[in-house]
Amino acid sequence: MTTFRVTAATPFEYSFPAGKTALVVIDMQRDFVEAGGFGSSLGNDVTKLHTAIAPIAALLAAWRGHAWPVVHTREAHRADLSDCPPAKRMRGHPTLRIGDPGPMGRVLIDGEPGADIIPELAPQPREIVIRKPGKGMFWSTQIHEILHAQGVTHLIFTGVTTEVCVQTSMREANDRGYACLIVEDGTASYFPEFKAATLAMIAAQGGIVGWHAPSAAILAAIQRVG
Ligand code: TIU
Repeated sequence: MTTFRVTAATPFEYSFPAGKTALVVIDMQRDFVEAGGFGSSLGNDVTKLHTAIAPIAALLAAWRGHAWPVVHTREAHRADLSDCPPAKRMRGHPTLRIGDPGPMGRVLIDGEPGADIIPELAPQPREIVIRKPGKGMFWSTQIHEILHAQGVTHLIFTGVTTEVCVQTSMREANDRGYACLIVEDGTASYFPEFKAATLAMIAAQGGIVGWHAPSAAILAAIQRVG
């Protein structure tokens, strides 16, 4: 089996097997990326997330070109909120709470326009799409069983936000035995300092949670082998 070597990864080289490495795109939904959704209801500047879109699109094109596994996640709740604990819904002082009607429909509710993935990164038919009620992609989902059935051993993470849903998902994955890398320019936060801290803490202590690398280094690793 072909193995790709990302030599410019931190804290040291990351290698990943062709076809057994899933590209994971976390929560690139209108509710986080566009004005009027959950992200802006929390008081955030959503434009800070837009830098991640082009690098994710480039990685998606590479994965699609080889028909390698792709996972998209969406943070969204059932319309009756039965999977949204009050401790989550009542947290803080947002202008709109989960389930409230907003400009893109009910906030973070499955089936509403705001819960959709942005059109630039829309999933293709054979790709895995996971709805998750939590911040992590393993909590209350079947993603581990799905990845296991496909023989996936390595996960390359992109999406938003770096320190919330991406980091939580990556930590869950690391504990389940996946070798994980987060793409530096394919992830973004409303708080750039939190993104920087997250990348640093993931790779600290010899890669305690995993690796990070720029998208160009991953694409170059694939191109070197052909
Ligand atoms: N608020 C924030 O930074 N993130 C979330 O609530 N969800 C995700 O990160 N997807």
